[in-house]
Amino acid sequence: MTDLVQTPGAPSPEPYGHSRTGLDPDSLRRGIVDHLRYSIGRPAAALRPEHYYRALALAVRDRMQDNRAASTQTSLDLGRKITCYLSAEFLMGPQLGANLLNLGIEGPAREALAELGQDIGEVLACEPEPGLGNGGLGRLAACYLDSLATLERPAIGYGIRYEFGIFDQEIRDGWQVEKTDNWLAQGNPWEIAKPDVSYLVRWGGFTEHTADGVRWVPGRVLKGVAYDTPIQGYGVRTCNVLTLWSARAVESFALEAFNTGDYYKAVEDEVTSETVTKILYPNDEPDAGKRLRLLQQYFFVSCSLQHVLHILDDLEGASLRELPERFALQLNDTHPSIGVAELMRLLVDERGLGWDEAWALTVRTFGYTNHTLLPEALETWPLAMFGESLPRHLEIVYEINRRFLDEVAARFPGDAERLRRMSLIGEDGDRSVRMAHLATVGSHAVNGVAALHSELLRHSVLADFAELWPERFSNKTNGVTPRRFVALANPGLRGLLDRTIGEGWLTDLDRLRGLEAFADDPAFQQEWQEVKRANKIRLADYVRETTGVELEPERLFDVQVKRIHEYKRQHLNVLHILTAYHRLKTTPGLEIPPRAFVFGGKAAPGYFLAKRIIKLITAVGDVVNNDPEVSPFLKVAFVPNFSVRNGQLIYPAADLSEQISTAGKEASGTGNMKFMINGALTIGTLDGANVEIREEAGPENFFLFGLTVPEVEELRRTGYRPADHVTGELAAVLDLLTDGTFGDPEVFRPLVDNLRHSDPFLVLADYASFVECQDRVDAAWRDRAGWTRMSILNAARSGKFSSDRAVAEYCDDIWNVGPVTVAGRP
Ligand code: 26W
Repeated sequence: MTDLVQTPGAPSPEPYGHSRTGLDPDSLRRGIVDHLRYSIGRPAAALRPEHYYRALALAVRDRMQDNRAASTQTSLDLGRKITCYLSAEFLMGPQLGANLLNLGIEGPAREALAELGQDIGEVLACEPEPGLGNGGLGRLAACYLDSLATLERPAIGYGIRYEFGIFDQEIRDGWQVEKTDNWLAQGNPWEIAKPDVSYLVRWGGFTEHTADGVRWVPGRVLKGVAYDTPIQGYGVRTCNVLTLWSARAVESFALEAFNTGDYYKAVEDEVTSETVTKILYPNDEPDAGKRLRLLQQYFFVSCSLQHVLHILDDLEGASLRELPERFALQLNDTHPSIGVAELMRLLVDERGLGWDEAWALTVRTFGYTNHTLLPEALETWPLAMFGESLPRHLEIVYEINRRFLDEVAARFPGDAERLRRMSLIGEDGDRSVRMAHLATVGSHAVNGVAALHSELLRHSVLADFAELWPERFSNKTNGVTPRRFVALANPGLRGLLDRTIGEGWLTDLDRLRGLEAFADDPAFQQEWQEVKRANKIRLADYVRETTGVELEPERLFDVQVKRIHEYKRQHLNVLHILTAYHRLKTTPGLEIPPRAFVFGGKAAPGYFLAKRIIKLITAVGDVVNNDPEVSPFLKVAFVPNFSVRNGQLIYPAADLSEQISTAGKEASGTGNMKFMINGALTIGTLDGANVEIREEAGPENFFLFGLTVPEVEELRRTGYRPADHVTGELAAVLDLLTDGTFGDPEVFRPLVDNLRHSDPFLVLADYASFVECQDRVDAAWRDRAGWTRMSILNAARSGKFSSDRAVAEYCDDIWNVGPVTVAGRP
């Protein structure tokens, strides 16, 4: 907690009225004017909305910093345990709106800006979105930070301050084009640079084993500098922190090289060092396995662990041996799992603890969350690269493995096969370090992110470990923050809820159950439909602006937004659209309920088929949208650059949420939850959290289709021949993709061949069930009162999917962290 020390004698800011801390419109206005003058420094005549944005952001940060100082002081005084969430990704989204909401000053800010002649909507739109994540995993981390603060749990988010976040996506001639995300171009008013909070990080080199221990002689040394962003809770004083590390050279300029005229050498170290935190790896599942990625992971983890031990050192009367009582360290997937070996190095090599004691502290301190079962996403590092990069850590991994396999051998004598399966070192193919095994062996708690996923984890990827340590395994079904994804994204619904069931739902989402009583109330149904319609019109305006496609709000808005991936089966969604197209083209006078198919999502730049799927969607859209016979019934739009910001426009506008992954592939999903809370009905498979969404909503309020996990396993076991399914409508539809109807047949041949010959995600096997289910959707849509009833019941029964519920479970079952109320005004 870099900002622990209170400046002695500093005048305590009076609660109201002060331009730094006042929450009333007048104080805020004066705070903005002060920052325009003293922080932005532009003549009044030259001020533009983005300058008011930065001034307001700085004024809001002042208020949060005030809470931050009180929060750190309180949890220190009380010596309370701190949760540290280690994640390579934090997809925070735009901060201003969320911070105004959580501080309860949306009204005062609107008024203050109005007095300065500014429109808050215009000012909010000036904020660049910090895209420091790929998708689900990164956004979950952000939701959890919001819930930790709102639940008054002291917490630190630790991550990487990427100079360039996830690429901006442009659609050119129907193809994805990646643009650099220079989010820091105008600076970032939410972060506070902490040059005095910096740590050295070693890399490469070799180890020397001497009488008094091991010496790691690094090949190079980097410096990590902290940048702190305050994380304000909703309706509380608690303000936690997100500490993102940025890489620097130890010596930022080599003067002697410069003096000898070697200018490049003079800056070489700085340039190469900075590259470590230059850019986010845009892969969302397939593991790139690049050395720079390993360095990124080790860099932020080493800085974070050194920082944690530093805080522990500063804690009055606290000893190193209290680490597990003072800190809970959560590994957000395997990306930070090198932390297990790094903590051992710090405790044994630097702090002189014995191995056993150090190991016991390590296991009791770490928890590990797995977010995917996809084999290609489970990180393994080639032994050679790992050893060259982290020679001391490889020795530590070997020692952890030796002791671990001894334990396994003792428990399962003579079971060499089990030892081979469980080893931290993979021997199949070229030898590698299995990071999921290191994370599991080094943690006292391992969890999946939805009931089905946690079950599959116990019976597949980590089955041997679950058999050895059943007590370590639990499920923590994901959740999303209702502050951003309801109150901020859907003000219409927020107002209706406040009027109907009172305000408490925003911090107690189970209160939505109060809506059940209104599910059949015509007046309430009317209001419900008006809120949805207004959100559809708002989205339609955005779609028109960004794609030129006109979406009439009467249409059924059928939405699929998420990263593009074969297992998420956006191409199955397209096969349904093509089926409707084919029926309309071959059945004169056929009428179907008009639909608007809205897609959005980025494809990893190197993911060939995913990029073809985007082209497929845009190509089908071009034909369907411009065909007078079809467009009255079918419209297709691909919203470019899907992000947290435009997600907030999309989730409230959906009637139907597409959650159609192959059963057993989507660990949880979180978009599915955001749609449900905003009254969309789900069409989906029994996969990830869809299972629990259907349980909560009731099977009658969920459009279910497709093979279940056991059926998928059975089909794989008995041998799946996709071609068997290419009959009737499906055959006709697949031909449409290669007969030129949607442009150059060669463009989609790889996709069609993939489906006809291998179809690894059983698209063809689930086609008929999906189309049949979509026909049921059409039928249900015709009964608007029935549909609205189901929509209200889905929202009413979505309380479980609040990130407050999920985080409270982590706090009780894994982190053992209680609330700390920070005194003073909320
Ligand atoms: C090494 C490359 C890489 C990068 C990111 C591998 C794996 C990932 C993440 C684990 C992918 C991810 O975001 N997984 C998603 O996590 C969400 C939050 O738990 C789940 O809801 C999604 O189902 C899961 O796909």
